[in-house]
Amino acid sequence: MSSDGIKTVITYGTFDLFHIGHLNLLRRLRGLGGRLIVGLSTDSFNALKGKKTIISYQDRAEIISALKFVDSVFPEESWEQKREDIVRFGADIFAMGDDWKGRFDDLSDLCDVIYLPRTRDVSTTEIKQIIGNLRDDKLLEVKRSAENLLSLINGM
Ligand code: C2G
Repeated sequence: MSSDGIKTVITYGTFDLFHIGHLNLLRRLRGLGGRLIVGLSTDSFNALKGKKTIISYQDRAEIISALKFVDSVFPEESWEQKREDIVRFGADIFAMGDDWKGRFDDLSDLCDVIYLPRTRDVSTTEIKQIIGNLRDDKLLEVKRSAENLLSLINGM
């Protein structure tokens, strides 16, 4: 606990294509303590994770920093930096969504480790799939129109 008696909460994530699930989580995390610090995965770290982000690190950082319940954002560049970050920021609570349940229990010698239920039925992966399907539908539509046009021209 810092000298001002405010509990510091630390979390990590990519937060690509920011959606209500991300918002709900960050708002609830802020409710656990008076200060929320977010480790935001860089684009190169995501490449390491095998993830391709749509929104750049710089823009994602600006979006997350603009949220009234986020106090600061810093780059997450490796899996190993969490222990150092917790000490550096004096974090009292480390928290993630429960898709990470148990994965960071080893940090519990430094601070409380909490997993919160995810928001159901929304994810960046699903949004990417929907956009991909829309694109495929559009391509199909264009292809069909081109074929129709071609058969019209050939029919002349
Ligand atoms: N989340 C949620 N509800 C959803 C989707 C996501 O509560 N419907 C939470 C996740 O559980 C996570 C946070 O939002 O705690 C960010 O999710 P991602 O951007 O997918 O995070 P990820 O890329 O998995 O990065 O070192 C840990 C990694 O940085 C986590």
